[in-house]
Amino acid sequence: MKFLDLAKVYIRSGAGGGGCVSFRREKYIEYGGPDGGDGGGGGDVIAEVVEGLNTLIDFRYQQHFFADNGRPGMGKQRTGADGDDIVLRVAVGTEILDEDQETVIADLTEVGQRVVLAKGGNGGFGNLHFKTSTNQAPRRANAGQPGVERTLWLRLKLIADVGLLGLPNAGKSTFLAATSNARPKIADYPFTTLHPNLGVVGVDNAEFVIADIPGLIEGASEGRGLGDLFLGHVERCSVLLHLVDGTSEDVAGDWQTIIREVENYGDILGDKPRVTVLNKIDALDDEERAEKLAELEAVAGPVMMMSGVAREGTVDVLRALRTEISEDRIRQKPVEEPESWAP
Ligand SMILES: Nc1nc2c(ncn2[C@@H]2O[C@H](COP(=O)(O)OP(=O)(O)OP(=O)(O)O)[C@@H](O)[C@H]2O)c(=O)[nH]1
Ligand SMILES: [Mg+2]
Repeated sequence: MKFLDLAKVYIRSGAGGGGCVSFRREKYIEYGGPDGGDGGGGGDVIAEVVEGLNTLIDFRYQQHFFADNGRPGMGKQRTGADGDDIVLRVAVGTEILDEDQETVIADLTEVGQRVVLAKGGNGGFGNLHFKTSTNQAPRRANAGQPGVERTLWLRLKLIADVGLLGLPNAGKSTFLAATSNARPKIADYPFTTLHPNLGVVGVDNAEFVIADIPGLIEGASEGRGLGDLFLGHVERCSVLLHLVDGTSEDVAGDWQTIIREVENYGDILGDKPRVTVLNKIDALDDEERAEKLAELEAVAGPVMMMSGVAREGTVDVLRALRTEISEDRIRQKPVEEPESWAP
């Protein structure tokens, strides 16, 4: 399985420039003395969070990031120029991991955040620097420090406001397609969705992001089905939307299966607010609806009802989700000014 949200990069900071050994030599000036300048510093390798990215796809095309070396110092007390830094532009939510893919070096969560991944080497001192009262003509200069070479991993956890949960075939992708701009694959077999999909949904002028992830099954936390690796994608969501297939024989059991897996994953998901929905009600008559609702509410507490296919009740579900998302994560759609009209 291929993850577009994991990328390996090779970085190297610039080496410092060497210091210079030089003496002032001019006509009529005796004992000119040392005048070798210091080397310039090497460039740093920096990661910076920029707006408008939501994948690491750029790192498929460029994996090597080398900063410039510092220039050497020169005679006449001239210091070498510093090497230019190089900046990796990453999306909000990118984690930077060490080569072992485990140690987190930085967790970048805000636009504008910058971290130095490899510091450039210092420039060496020129011989001017070593002048003392007892040694007025030093022939000594330092070499610049070498740059730092590292292999790092970038990992992007998609930041969605809402994470979809449910057994395979619960109708998660259908709901995402019905409410958002996303066009995920939908089919009547389990594990149609193999990769997380993101969609932007709009309700009452507010916009937020929903993540559709592969279905969970019993034992997912032990690796059954597609495992629970994908739950990492919804770790940062504000709220979970749990869909239960209303056409199932055992809605309460289905609900419990998912809740068990979520709890096995850990508190980070177990403690999140949840909206529970009985889905596919277009396929149920009034009596069945009441029956399934009662069965589910007996274990899950308050439950909403909807049909992703018939788009029945979906707006109410979006509104319920919205109330669980903090205002600063909600994007307000700009209100369109009606064009002024003149005869
Ligand atoms: N009657 C009815 N069928 C639905 C509804 N929503 C989804 N389905 C059907 O249920 C099947 C599975 O839908 P998906 O949206 O692919 O389900 P999923 O939860 O994304 O499934 P996985 O990706 O496999 O985990 C498809 O055949 C859909 O047409 C609904 O509201 N009503
Ligand atoms: Mg799906």
